Amino acid sequence: MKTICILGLGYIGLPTACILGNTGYKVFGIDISEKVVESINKKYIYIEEPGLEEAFTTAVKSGNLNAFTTPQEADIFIIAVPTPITADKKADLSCVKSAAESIFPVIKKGDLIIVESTCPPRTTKDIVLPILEKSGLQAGRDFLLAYCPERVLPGNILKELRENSRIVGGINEVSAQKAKEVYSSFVKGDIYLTDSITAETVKVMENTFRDVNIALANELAKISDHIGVNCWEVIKYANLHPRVNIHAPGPGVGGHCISVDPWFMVEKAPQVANLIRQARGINDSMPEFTYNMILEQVKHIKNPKITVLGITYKPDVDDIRESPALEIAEMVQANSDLRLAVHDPHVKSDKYKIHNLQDALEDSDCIVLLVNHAEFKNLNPEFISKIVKNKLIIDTRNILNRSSWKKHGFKYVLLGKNNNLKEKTCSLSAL
Ligand code: SAJ
Repeated sequence: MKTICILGLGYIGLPTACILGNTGYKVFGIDISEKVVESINKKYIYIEEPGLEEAFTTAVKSGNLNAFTTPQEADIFIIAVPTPITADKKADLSCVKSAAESIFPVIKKGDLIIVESTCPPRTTKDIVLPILEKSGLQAGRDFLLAYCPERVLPGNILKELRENSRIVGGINEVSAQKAKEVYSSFVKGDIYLTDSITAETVKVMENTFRDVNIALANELAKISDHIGVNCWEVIKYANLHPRVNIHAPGPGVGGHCISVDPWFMVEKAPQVANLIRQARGINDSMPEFTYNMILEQVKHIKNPKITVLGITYKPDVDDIRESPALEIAEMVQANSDLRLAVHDPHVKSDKYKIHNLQDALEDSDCIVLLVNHAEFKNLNPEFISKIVKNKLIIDTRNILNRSSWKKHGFKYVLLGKNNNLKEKTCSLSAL
C-alpha cells in the first residue's frame, strides 16, 4: 500500500486526505495545529462540507487516515497549506516554505512531492525545489516534483474533487506523469499535463477571471445607481446574448481565493497588471459602498438597530475568512450611533455574537441581507413585519421577492438600483 503525507488539513487537505484514504492509500494527515490533529484522531470533524463527514468517518474507521503534527516518511507528499497575502498585497509563502522545510529531512529517493497550494507563478521551481534539494537529493532525478492546483468550489468540494478536470504541471515530464497517476486514482475528469509554471499561472488566472468579471458587475451596480436602472434586470437580459456572461454584483468578494490570488499576478508584473489591480480595488470598495447604503437608509432613525443576515463569505458555507459581510458588520459595530445584531445559521463563533433569527429581528430598524444562504430565501415578511420596529430591508443579493415585502409594508432597497428614484420604467419586471 502506497503512503501519502498530506500537509495542511484545511478545506482542501482534509477532503483530499479522506478521498485518498478511501482509495487505497495509507494517508498521514499533517497539521501544525495540535487541535486539528487531536480532533481527527478522536474522529471528530471540524469542517462543514457536504459529504465530508461520511468520507471522513469511512477513512478514519478503516485506519487509513491518521493525523500527526510532523511529517512521516512516505512515498508521496502533497502540500495543501494556505497562501494568504501580506498587508502590502504580496504572497505570504511562509506556510509553503515551512511545509517544504519540514519534509526535506524525511524525503528519500523515488519520492514524489506535489504542491497544491495556490502560489504565484514560479514558486514550485524557484522556492520549493531549492528547499527540497537541501536533502542532498536532486529534483527531477532523485525525487519528483509537480504542481497540481486544487480547483474545487467550497460548498461542493467532495463532488468537484472527484469530477473536475486537473492540470498537472511537472518540473519535468516524469514528475508530471507520476503525479497524474496519483490523481487518476480518484479523479473522473480529464487530467492534462504541462509544466509547473503554466499550471501555477492557470490556477491564478482562473480566479483572476472571476474577480475581474465580478468587478465589472459591481461597477455596473454603481453606474446603475446613476442611470436609474435595475442592474439585475440589465444583467439578466444581457446574459441572454450567447457570448455575454456578466457576473453577479454584491457587497464584495470574499474567501481566501478570489479576493487574494489576483494579487499574485500583480506582484509578478506590477507595471503591467493594471486591469487586475483595478478590479481588486473595485471589489474591495463594495463593503464600504454597502455600508453607505445602510447609513443613507437609517439616517433619520435615532440609534437604529441594524440586523445583519449572513456573515460568511458566500452562501451555504460556514467560512468567514475574508468575508465582506463580516467587514460590513464590523463597520456597523464600530459606529456608536448604530446597534448591531447578527444572524447566520451556518456560523458558530466565540469571537462574534450570533443571535437566533427571532432575536436578531426583534425591534430591528433595518434588515440587511448580505449572504444568499438558502435559508434566507424563505424569510417570511408577514411574520417579520410584526416583530421589527421599522419595516426596512436592504437586499444586496437580489434573492428576496420585492412585491411580497412591499405588500407587508416594507421599504425594499436593492443593491444595484437607484432606490430613491420614483420614476417607473416601462419594463414590467423592473417594477
Ligand atoms: N461572487 C460575487 N459575484 C459572483 C460570484 C461570486 O460577488 O458572480 C463572490 C461571492 O459572494 C464570494 C466570492 O465572490 O464572496 C467568491 O465566491 P465563489 O463561490 O465564486 O468562489 P470561491 O472563492 O468559493 O472558490 C473559487 C473557485 N474558483 C473559480 O470559480 C474560478 C474555486 O473553483 C477555486 O477552487 C477556489 O476559488 C480556490 O480555492 O481557488
